[in-house]
Amino acid sequence: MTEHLTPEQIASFEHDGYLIVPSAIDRDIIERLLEIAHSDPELEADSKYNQNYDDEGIDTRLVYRGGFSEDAYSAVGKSEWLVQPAANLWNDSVCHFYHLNTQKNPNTGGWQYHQDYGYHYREFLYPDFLSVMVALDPATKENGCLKVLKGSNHLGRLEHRQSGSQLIADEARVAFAVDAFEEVHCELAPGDALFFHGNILHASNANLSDTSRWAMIYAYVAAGNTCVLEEPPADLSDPIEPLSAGEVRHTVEAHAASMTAT
Ligand SMILES: O=C(O)CCC(=O)C(=O)O
Repeated sequence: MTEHLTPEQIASFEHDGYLIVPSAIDRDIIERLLEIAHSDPELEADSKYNQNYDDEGIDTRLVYRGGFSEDAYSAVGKSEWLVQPAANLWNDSVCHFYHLNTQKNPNTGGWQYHQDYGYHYREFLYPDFLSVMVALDPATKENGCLKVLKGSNHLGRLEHRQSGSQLIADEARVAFAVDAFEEVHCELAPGDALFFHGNILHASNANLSDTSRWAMIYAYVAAGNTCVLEEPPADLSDPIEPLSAGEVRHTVEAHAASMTAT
């Protein structure tokens, strides 16, 4: 298991704007998390469909959660498996902002090209912001894995505009970027983690296959980043004290037990 990144991995993230860490999370935890997610009534109640397009396009299904709680999803987000590498990448401790459970079932939609700092420019001065996708199901080109424009993190933040329920990067610039940078489909096995920079252009196609592609996405901000709002966002955590594998396992099992008890 990788808890700390090598200098080569850090250099690769800085160069390409993303890094895949294979088997970042123990397999038994991933299996349990998916099992919990599939039968969790609170998750089901919080899940919504987003129309990420101006007009045509299939809706995208997801759950958004600001801040951590005491549940299994948060435990993985606080784990040393994710927090240590994120801290290595910024050479700083990291704060959690929000996480998503993306429920990309067959015939659900994708995302248009955007930068996550395209959104979070409104809160933070620096693009020292990263997201980590943790695959719960296999993510393949066929079921709409995340795709990135490798190296586009060096463009800086582009203008964004609203398109349906998402913010999309300036389409004319994206057209240049698609020509200039290699488009990489980030295929992942369950438990792999994809770390991606706040300024990398990324998107995903609709899932037109017959397999589901569920994932968690955790958003972290470098602790030294400056908030440009009068008050820091309520959901922004203090620098995270990472949980050990044993602590994560304990919380995941407690979550599973609380669901069977009800
Ligand atoms: O899950 C996906 O396909 C894309 C998610 C995404 O682009 C995001 O959370 O910024």
